[in-house]
Amino acid sequence: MLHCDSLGAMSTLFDPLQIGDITLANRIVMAPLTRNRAVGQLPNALMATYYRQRANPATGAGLIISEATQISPQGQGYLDTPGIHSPEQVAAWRQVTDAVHAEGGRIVVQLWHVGRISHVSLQPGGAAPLSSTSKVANSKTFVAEGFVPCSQPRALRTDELPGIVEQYRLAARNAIAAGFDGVEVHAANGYLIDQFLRDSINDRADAYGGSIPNRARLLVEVMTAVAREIGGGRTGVRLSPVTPVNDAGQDSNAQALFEYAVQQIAPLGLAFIHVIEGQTGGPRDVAPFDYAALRRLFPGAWMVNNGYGRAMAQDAVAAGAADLVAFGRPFIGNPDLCRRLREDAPWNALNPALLYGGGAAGYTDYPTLDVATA
Ligand code: 8OZ
Repeated sequence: MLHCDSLGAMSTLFDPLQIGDITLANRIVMAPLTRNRAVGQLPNALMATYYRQRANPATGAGLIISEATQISPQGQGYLDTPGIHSPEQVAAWRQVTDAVHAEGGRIVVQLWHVGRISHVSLQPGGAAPLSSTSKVANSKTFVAEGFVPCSQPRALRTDELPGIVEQYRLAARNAIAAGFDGVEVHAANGYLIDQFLRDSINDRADAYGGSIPNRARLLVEVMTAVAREIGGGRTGVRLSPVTPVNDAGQDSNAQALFEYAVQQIAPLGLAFIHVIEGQTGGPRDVAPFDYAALRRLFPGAWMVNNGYGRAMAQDAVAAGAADLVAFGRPFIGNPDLCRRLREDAPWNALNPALLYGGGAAGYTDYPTLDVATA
């Protein structure tokens, strides 16, 4: 079935869309991308330039989702990722949100707690990272010395979980104070909330482990607290039902788990749900999953991600399978990705050696079509 608006015309990637309280000029989303340029956890002028280059919806994203941003000191797992838990961080984010809004763009911040995907050298007092479990993740993270194995985590006590929910609530409040149009809660990719969701990781015996309702409890509490704080219409969430990254493994019944989770958060009036289909940055068919069944449970905007090219993205929106398509790596090399999609112009390749950390090279120096053809 083709997706039509009230005039009977098919929807395209270039049509505007209202998602909750946020008005978007097109359906092309810049996915959250960790770039490790926030020295001392602080956003800076270089980051403002990078986001500004991608913010004008005539050539760039209709919506930018910021790089993953820690909600607390314990939420950090990699060197030089930004935070949104201190007054200095809130003030520093203003230069980014002002730059995006000056271009007519929209930006939400991705709220992140890494859980066990961290290293003691990044944790306050050199303490163990926090998780649903005390099992170590068979994964690596990136610290001052380079790539290192993740540290052994400490399982959060039940009485500590209200404090985690409170960190998300305060970070959402900070997001609005910093000028963001809303937030996306990062519940994907094997980080803290995913460490509770999946029975491949969560080995708890309390009210946050065991059954599907118990494992989804932290997600539902976080989404409820955030939506209550800033409004459901400014709140979204990112899910990745079958990605195995960060030693997430596979849940024994991902379909039932994520259908339950979406049913529980649907009444909050969320602006969008953002789903990574398959393995993050990898094969889309890593494990079977019925994404259409998930989508039918949610009345808000449906955002899809992972390996979409031009034709696939156009087809998804035309067929009504998605309202929004998020592009990650294509937006790194192509600040004017919207224009390139509209004109069917070639895409710049990105330099993988310059993804994480460093300065302007491989960050703010990718040419637009105008520059490339001048
Ligand atoms: C790449 C490198 C470090 C972190 C994610 C936040 O996968 C990330 C991430 C990606 O969601």
